Amino acid sequence: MRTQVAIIGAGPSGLLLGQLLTRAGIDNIILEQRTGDYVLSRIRAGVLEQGTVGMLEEAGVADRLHREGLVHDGFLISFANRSHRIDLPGLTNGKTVTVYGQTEVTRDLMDARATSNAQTIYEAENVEIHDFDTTNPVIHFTHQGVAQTLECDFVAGCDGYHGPSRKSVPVGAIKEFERVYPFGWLGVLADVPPASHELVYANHERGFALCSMRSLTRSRYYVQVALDEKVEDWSDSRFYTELRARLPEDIAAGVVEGPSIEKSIAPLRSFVAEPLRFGRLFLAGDAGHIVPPTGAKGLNLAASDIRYLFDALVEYYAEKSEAGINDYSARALRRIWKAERFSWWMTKTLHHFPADSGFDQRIQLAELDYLASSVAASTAVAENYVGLPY
Ligand code: RFL
Ligand code: PHB
Repeated sequence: MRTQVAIIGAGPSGLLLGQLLTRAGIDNIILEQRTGDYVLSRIRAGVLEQGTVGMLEEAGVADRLHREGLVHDGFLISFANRSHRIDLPGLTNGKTVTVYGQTEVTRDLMDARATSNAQTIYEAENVEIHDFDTTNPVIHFTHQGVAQTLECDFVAGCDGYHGPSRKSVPVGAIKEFERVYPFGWLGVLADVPPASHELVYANHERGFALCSMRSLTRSRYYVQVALDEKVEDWSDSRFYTELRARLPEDIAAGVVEGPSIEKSIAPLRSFVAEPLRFGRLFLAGDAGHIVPPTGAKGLNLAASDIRYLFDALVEYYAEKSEAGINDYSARALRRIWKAERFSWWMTKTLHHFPADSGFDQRIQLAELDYLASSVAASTAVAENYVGLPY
């Protein structure tokens, strides 16, 4: 088999790159280790920046997003039993975010790929990437028990944090930066109307809580939990009781209980690999960096990586210029580090850190009190939340 761009991973970054390349007439094949249904069963992100929406439009997959997505022009930060609203358009010259689940983005991209001739090989096992330091990279994998070889011009490593792309790079050629947080998020998805029509990020002495949604009839809630907590120990009723305890009274009163249709615990981590390009292998999305979900940046960063990578590949094929390719890593990392900073700041400002002293806790409250009283501080939050320019 041969293709121009081999894409490892059919998550949002791999599918978005594939769709843009196909529309630009650049041949690509996606190798995904799971089934399509498994990929769709992962409940993850919910908030899209305007730039991400723009890319989905460019990829021709935004019709349902515009019909069903919810445009949000603000969110609440609550602390000390009060709430501060961040007015997104008012503070950012009219920008907003769109609430539309990652599952739906993935489904739209998969449907579009199915109607094009582009090939996706699901359940590709033992993917190994070789010779990416030459102009003819080769990928070995097994499909339905048969060993296969895929030759290509470029490899896009869109295979998430645990995928083989980053691990193919010699240890000395890559530098990794990491922060692991001493807690995780217990998330519940339920078919009940959201407690508030806007997202609520709550700082509370019992720990952080987030009220989010997927639609006007489906809520997504999270509470901060210790890393040794087990999902089995959290009945729905225990979850809702804990959620309400961490919210201001007026918002807690709006929480409607209903059976969870998904419940899971995700650890929080910050991670960046440098660089993101090794010869003809590129890392994009979670393969190259992870943010804690507090800033709603993971999926959006995956989209901005794809913006830079797609432009670089088009430039290569259209003009035989390697300028974009050579610049990919540095360009992407500049935006990534700013999103890392914002996600780290939101995490440290809103969570309860078990090792914090009384002094640290008072500083956290002072930071939130300042945010609530300062247009400049609120503007900085709004500007980052809607997404920094590409
Ligand atoms: P993905 O989605 O992990 O997809 C990678 C794909 O690669 C496949 N793969 C392999 N394929 C072939 N061979 C192998 N050996 C392979 N190993 C792995 C995997 O099966 C998978 O299909 O990475 P991608 O595409 O870079 O997308 C990144 C996003 O999924 C992620 O950043 C976001 O979900 C993060 N995130 C959020 N981001 C936002 O922008 N806004 C949010 O509101 C938001 N909320 C969240 C989140 C992530 C969360 N969790 C669970 C980590 C909330 C949560 C709780
Ligand atoms: C979500 O809806 O899953 C969500 C929303 C905002 C975040 C993180 C997750 O910051």
